Order: sequence, then structure tokens, then C-alpha cells
Amino acid sequence: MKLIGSLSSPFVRKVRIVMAEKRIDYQLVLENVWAADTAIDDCNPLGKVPCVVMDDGDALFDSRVICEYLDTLTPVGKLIPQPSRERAAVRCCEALADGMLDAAVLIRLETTLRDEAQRNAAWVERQQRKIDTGLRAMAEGLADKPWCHANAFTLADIGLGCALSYLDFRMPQLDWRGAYPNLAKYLDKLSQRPSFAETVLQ
Ligand SMILES: N[C@@H](CCC(=O)N[C@@H](CS)C(=O)NCC(=O)O)C(=O)O
Repeated sequence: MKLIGSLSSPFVRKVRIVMAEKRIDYQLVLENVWAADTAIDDCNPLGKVPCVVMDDGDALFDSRVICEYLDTLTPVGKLIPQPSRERAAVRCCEALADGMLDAAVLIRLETTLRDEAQRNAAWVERQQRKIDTGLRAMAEGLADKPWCHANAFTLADIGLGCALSYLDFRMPQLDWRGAYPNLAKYLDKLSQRPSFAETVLQ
């Protein structure tokens, strides 16, 4: 199995962490989707990473689809619970984390790809609000629990960990650690897992 992606994408990192937690072998193929000659459209018509290309050539894209598929491949380190209500709760945490990432990535694109004159401050503020309210929801949801869902490490923790560390990576000016010490402690603990330590964004 090949994973097409970049070392700076938080969505690709999510998939890499799932691969590591589940001890699945794969080949990482680096692709710059912003380069004029990118071949990403050959496997993902949406032109985004991560994209997984399986041994028979079939491709899967969108980190949520990929992570769900990977979790079915082996019972090792089950990341999504089976019972429907629990499953939905874990997927909802993942959706919250992904939504914050979407907002953070949009802010980054707006402030790096566009000339200053073309930037839309109201759009950036709208995305920033999603990050701010998302952080509050994460902090309230986690409270003083060790893990996001039901005292077990799940895909929800991988999602939240990837979102928080992306904020550190691209928005170091945002003092989310000061505002939410429980999230800071949680990310520090997650960062010690080999799957997180081996996939630090760069
Ligand atoms: N919902 C997608 C988001 C993936 C995504 O936005 N990837 C970014 C890199 S962080 C990308 O490839 N962007 C290229 C583009 O938007 O054209 C997922 O979870 O996989």
C-alpha cells in the first residue's frame, strides 16, 4: 500500500499515526500538491492529500475514509469502537478536529498564497472563530479525562492531537495552551507516543 502525501499536512499525519498504531506497513510517497506538475489528480480527482493507493491500484482519499478503512484491516489497536453511539461519538470528535484543521489550513492559504491586497480579513476572522470555538469545545469535552472518549485511546485522540499540534506548527502566536491547560497537558502526553513522535510535522 502507498500513502501519497506531504510531511507538513496534518491530514496525512493523521493517516501516518493510524498506520503506526495499527502496525500496518506502507510506503510513503511524497507529493507536492501545489507544484505545477503534481500528479495527484491521477489518484485523487480532488487534488488533495492524503491519498492511499492499494496494491491493486485502487485509490482511497479523504483521511476520514482512509482511517476508517485502515481500522478494519487488523484488530491490532482498534481505534473506532463498534457500538453505533460510541462510534458516532468518536467520529464526531474526529470531525471537530478536522473542521478546525480545515479552518487553520484556509487561514494559512489566505495569508500565504494571496497578496495582501487580495486578502479578506472577514473570511480569516470567520475561520479563526471556528478554531476558537472548536478549542473551547475540545477543552470542555476532554475536561480532566485522560482520553477524549471512554478512557481509551481512539481515533478521536489522533484527530485532536493532530489538530492541536498543527496549531503549534502554523499558528504559534495563538496561546491556546495558556487558555486551555488541560489540552496542553493532553497534547504533551500524546506527543510521547512513538506514533506521534515519529510523525512530527516539518
Ligand atoms: N478532508 C480532507 C482534507 C485534505 C486536505 O485539505 N489536504 C490538503 C493538504 S493539508 C491539500 O491537499 N490541499 C490541496 C488543495 O486544497 O488543493 C482529508 O481529510 O483528507
